[in-house]
Amino acid sequence: MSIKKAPLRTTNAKLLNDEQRVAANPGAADGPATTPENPTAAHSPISGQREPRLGGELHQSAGNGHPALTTNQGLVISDNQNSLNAHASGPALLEDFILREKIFHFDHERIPERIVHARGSAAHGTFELTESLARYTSAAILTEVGRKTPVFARFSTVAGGSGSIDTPRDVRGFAVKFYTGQGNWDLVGNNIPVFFIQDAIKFPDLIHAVKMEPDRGFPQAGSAHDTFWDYISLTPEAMHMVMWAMSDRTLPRSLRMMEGFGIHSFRLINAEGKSTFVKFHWRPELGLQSTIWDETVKIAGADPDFHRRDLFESIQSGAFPAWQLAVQLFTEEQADAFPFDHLDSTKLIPEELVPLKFVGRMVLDRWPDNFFAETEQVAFCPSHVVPGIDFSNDPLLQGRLFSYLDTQLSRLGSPNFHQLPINAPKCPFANQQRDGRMQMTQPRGRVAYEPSSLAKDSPRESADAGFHSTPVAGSGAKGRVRPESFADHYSQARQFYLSQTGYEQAHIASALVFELSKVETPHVRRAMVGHLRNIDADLAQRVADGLGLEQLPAAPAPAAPVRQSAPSPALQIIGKMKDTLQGRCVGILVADGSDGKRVAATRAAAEKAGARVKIVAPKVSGITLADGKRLAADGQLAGTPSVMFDAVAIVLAPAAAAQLSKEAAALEFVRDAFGHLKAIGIDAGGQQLLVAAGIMPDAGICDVTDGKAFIAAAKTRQWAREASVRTLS
Ligand code: HDE
Repeated sequence: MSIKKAPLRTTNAKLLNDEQRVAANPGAADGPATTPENPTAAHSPISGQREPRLGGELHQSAGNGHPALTTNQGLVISDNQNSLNAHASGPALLEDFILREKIFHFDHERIPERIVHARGSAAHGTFELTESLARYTSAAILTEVGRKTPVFARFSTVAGGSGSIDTPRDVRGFAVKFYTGQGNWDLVGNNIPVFFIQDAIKFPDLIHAVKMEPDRGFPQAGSAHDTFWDYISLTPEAMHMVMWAMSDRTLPRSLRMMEGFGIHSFRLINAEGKSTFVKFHWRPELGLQSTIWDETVKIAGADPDFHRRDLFESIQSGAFPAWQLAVQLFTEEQADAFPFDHLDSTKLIPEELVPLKFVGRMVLDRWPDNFFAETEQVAFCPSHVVPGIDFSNDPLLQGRLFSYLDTQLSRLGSPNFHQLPINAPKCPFANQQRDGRMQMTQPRGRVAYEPSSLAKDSPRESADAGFHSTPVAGSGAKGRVRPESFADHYSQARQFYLSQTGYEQAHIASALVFELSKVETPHVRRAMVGHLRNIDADLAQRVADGLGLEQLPAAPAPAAPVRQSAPSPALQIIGKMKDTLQGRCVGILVADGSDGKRVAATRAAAEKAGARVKIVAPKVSGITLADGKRLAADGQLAGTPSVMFDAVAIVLAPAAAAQLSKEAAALEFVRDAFGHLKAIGIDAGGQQLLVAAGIMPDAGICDVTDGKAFIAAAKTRQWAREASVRTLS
């Protein structure tokens, strides 16, 4: 295509008469005008009242509901397409303050991304308490049953940058800001109930180790590299978390299907000042679900925004994700009897020891209006608590209480970050803090201090209603000392591994083999296998075999004896998965000549079971069904692989099946669905495609005309198939 040089502009367009306007820009005369009969024309992206310009560029004018475009000083702009030049083909002028304001703002549009958890998606919603905890706390949010409190929840990966994929193997952040009537409460947790380290002083090293290596700038968002495993192999306390990180917990199917954990013990303080320890849990109403590794890797290519899009689409369609809030409550005396220290963030409290008490429900029902203003600028701080909630002495939590406030200054650039609408409490707040960058308020009067006697309405302390730190007694010598009770690094790692189903154990072993295979330094690989021997001999052997180690490396001496604990089924994913199509997505592959009734019946059955259904066709314009009717497609086959779906149906006429049997995308569609343990519903044409793909029938391959059987199979993964499709460690 050749680019024509624009004719020289010799006169201001406003001076052109109507005839000249049309001559200068022939398309202008027939653009859709807004009329009472066609009220939306002006809202079309290419319409509006176009004024011609000699360069042929498109201009849209204010009017018909469109306000005037102005500078940040309110000056109405006449031309947003051309900068001010000395003459038509001349240099730009420094005088062009409109250009300079626009580019100046653009140049500074990005703020520093979060050093961790940079990639995230968030939504607004409400929290409703269903059971009062008044016996344990004075916090209104946990005592006023039925009150709906606005919340903003952000989910994130940890290691990658803000533009990285949604689906690396990584821990997920699960942060909730409750805008309570007593101030903001931020519950800043993860989707895994334990953490890698016991003391905040280790956090910068952990993060430097997992982030891209500083000399080469890769890998992005992944832990499968030398520096991460080098650090981990020298950090025995990380072993419990490593088991979780290598499980499918780090491959969530959807942000809507993740559990959330506050991790640390906090304290609830009741009206009498009595303290009870608490751990917070979120449980997804859609059930816990993960993908499997090969599927995750392919999702990353097919849709790098897989989780963000899934959350967006489910909220936009009215299928609002919901979680139950649960607590584990325990006293100091109970804690003293636990065989581990609950102040150590590498430990969890098994549900068999302290059962969950369900107390409330969070529903996310509104996508942010603006990603930057809300999702990017939201500032969570674990130090944001309300009266009735207090901190424990967990050293990791104590470090976090400092870090989050500190980081907001470099990220948001001002101590006034709390004034941003997404961060501001929704209850009244007032104090004598003043000034600072980007001060948005204009406090009145001469009093900017407290105590004062010169102002009648200046804010003062509230001895009773205000926040009180619990008077926790403590004694001992100051020092950089870790408690002896933190020394057991392997017992809960062992309990976690032994609590898993056989399929999950195989996934953990295979994940370790995959990650350590990417480690180039042999002694790091060996050191890790040594640690695994302290967790479970069979696991160590499986990983050693997978890595091709001829000899098992020596196990490091544990700092404390490894305990044998009863398995805890609550630690599984498969055991907690719901057999359901609620919140899931079914894809139906069709082509010209497909049986419309069969497609409609399959769609209806899947939708009745709660699934969203998407039609996949060779071309996005859709297909002509056997009866000659048209069927619209939601996706083109080559761009909509089966990894986008939880189950698939293949409804094809024989001729189309023969043609698709020669298409790599169609063969991969069914091979991947099969390999990822999904149900496949088929008619005769679908069967033809399966044969071409070399797929043998099994319990998850159903005749699509038997809607019930297909829907039942579609509600779960076909775990029994796994041994036939891949060799796991
Ligand atoms: Fe964070 N973490 N973290 N973290 N963290 C941040 O704060 C930090 C830890 C978590 O969606 C930062 O605003 C330290 C545990 C989430 O905006 C920073 C330590 C848990 C988010 C920070 C930890 C978390 C963050 C970076 C060791 C689970 C994202 C940007 C003591 C309970 C929140 C920011 C969002 C973000 C520090 C460990 C969860 C630098 C020092 C344990 C969900 O302040």
